[in-house]
Formats: sequence, structure tokens, C-alpha cells
Amino acid sequence: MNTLPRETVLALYRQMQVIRQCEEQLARSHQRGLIHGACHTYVGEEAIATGVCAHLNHKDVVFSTHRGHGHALAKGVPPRELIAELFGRSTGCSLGRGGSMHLFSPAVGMMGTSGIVGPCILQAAGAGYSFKLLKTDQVAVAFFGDGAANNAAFHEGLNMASIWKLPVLFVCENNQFATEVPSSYASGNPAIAIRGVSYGIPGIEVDGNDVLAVYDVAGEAVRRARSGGGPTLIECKTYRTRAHAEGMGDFTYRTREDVEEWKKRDPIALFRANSEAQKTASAADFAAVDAEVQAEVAEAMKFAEGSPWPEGATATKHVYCEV
Ligand SMILES: Cc1ncc(C[n+]2csc(CCOP(=O)(O)OP(=O)(O)O)c2C)c(N)n1
Ligand SMILES: [Mg+2]
Repeated sequence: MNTLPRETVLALYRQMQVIRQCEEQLARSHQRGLIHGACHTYVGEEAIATGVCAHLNHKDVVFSTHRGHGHALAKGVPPRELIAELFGRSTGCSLGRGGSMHLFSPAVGMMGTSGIVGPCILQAAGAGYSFKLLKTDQVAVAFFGDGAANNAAFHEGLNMASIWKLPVLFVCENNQFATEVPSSYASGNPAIAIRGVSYGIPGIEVDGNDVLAVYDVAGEAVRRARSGGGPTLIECKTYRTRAHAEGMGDFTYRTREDVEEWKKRDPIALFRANSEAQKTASAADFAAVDAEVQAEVAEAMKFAEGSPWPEGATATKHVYCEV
């Protein structure tokens, strides 16, 4: 039973819709040739970034992966800065230098996405270590996939966070595939949450398509981290309903039927239907949010398309730290 106030329900719904609508625009933009480089969308997984980041403030930090648009948006990067970045424009959050897989906005605690699978786990542990040394109550979050959970960085990061009781959330988005390889094939034991036991930290499995379930588990983990209780591993079971990356084939390693089955468990539609049934928010409330988000994302697209490219003369700026 959902006992959250109406404003929180609508805020969670709004955040998921912002991610979904941005991703759908980005998928179309990729087909139009507006995006340079790969574009991995987060469609179907929106509940995870939304449920976790709802507990974070601007001083908390997020480290993410190649599938990071949703994390950046949920952490506070405005849609116009995200879309402009993917279009390579100077108004993007990384000033047009990063693109889809290098989204940085330290001002809001978005410490970067990365095309390299795994290191965000160590970076979050490092940030947690600095928060511990500085005696702040800040929290670091690493978002990563099931594929990354078989990378050495996972084991090193969790162990270090455990022995030093670092304020870190390790959020594994288990969408069951690493590119085209099923996690059941790639892992001796595909269960990920239980790996927390090996490092002496809580490991919790949650339905990653249920934003309220993610919100509850993440809330508890953030409280534990802030109060000195150490890290938590959260495995969110989910599924991506678009191809690994835009323009890639999708049905050599999974079937259309599998994808259609998972579409029935769409996190946004499910949350809306349940909230309406429980009368925590009305159909009119949700329709109003939809219209608002549509207008915001349309404006963001226009802004991005109309933005200038970075000047050639500035190509070497922001590449190295300028002391
Ligand atoms: C260290 C490293 N190895 C391999 C790759 C190639 N690669 C890019 S995405 C990907 C799959 C990652 O799967 P997962 O971690 O489950 O994330 P998902 O794409 O499913 O969200 C791989 C292997 C890479 N980018 N970095
Ligand atoms: Mg995966």
C-alpha cells in the first residue's frame, strides 16, 4: 500500500516521465543523425534512478555508466543540458565535449558517466572515503549494470567500502543482459544482491520496475550511509525494452515476445495505474504532469538544436585541470 503524500507520488511520476520522454526524443534524434557516437537509452529502467535519487541532495554524488542519461536527469541535470550535450553543443552539461557517455555536472553532484564498464564503483567508493575523512554526511552512489558486477572493480569497491564503512550505495541495475550476453550465462551464480554477504554488507534485491519499492530500499540505505552505518548493495531487477544501443539489432539474443512481456511491466504505467487505483493521485493529476513534461522536453529539444557548436579555438580548454 502506498502511503506517500500526493506531491511525492507526482514528483516520482514526473521524474520518470522526464527520463522517458527525453529518451524517446533522443532515440528519434539518433535516427536523424543529430547524435554523434553511441546512445544507450534507459527506457524501462526509469524507476531505479528516480527512486534512488529522490533521497539525494546536491551535495551527494552519483557516478554512472554508459547508460547514464536517466541518472544525470534524476540527479538534477536539466533536460536541455542533457540533450544539448548529446548533440555536441556548447550549451551541453559537459560543454559539448563529452556526449552521451561523459555527462558531468559537479554543481548538482553528477560526477560523470563513463563508457568504461566498472570504474564508477571504485569512484563512488573513493568519494565515500573522502566524505568519511572530511566528516560530512554526504553519500555517494554508483549505478552500474549486471555486467559490471562481474568486473574486478565490483569486488574491490565493495570490500573497501565495507572495511572502512563508507557512505556508499552500490546500485546494480540488473537488466539481465550485458550487451547481448545473458547474465545467467556470464555468471557462475547470477544472483547479485547475495554477494553483499561476501563483503559483510547488506545486499538487497528489489523489483527495479516498482518505483516505490526502490524508493523504500534506497531511503533506508541512504539513512544508513548518512548515519555512519556503511554501504549497501542494492540489486534492482529490471529490463531494457529498447536495443542495447540505438541502431543495434535486438532479436538475435532475445525474442520479441520477451520484450513485449516486459513492456507490460512498464514502471511508469504500473505506478500510474496503482496510484490511481489507490486514489493517491488522479488521472487528471497525471495528465497535467504529462503535458507539463511534454512542453519542457519540447523546449529542451528546440534549445539544443538551436545551440551553437563549441568554438574550434576552445578545443583544448577543459581537457586538463587548469590550476
Ligand atoms: C571495461 C569494459 N569492458 C567491456 C566494455 C564493452 N561494453 C560496453 S557496454 C557493455 C555491457 C555492459 O552490461 P551491463 O553492465 O549489464 O550494463 P547494461 O548495458 O546492461 O546497462 C560492454 C561489455 C566496456 N565498455 N568496458
Ligand atoms: Mg545489463
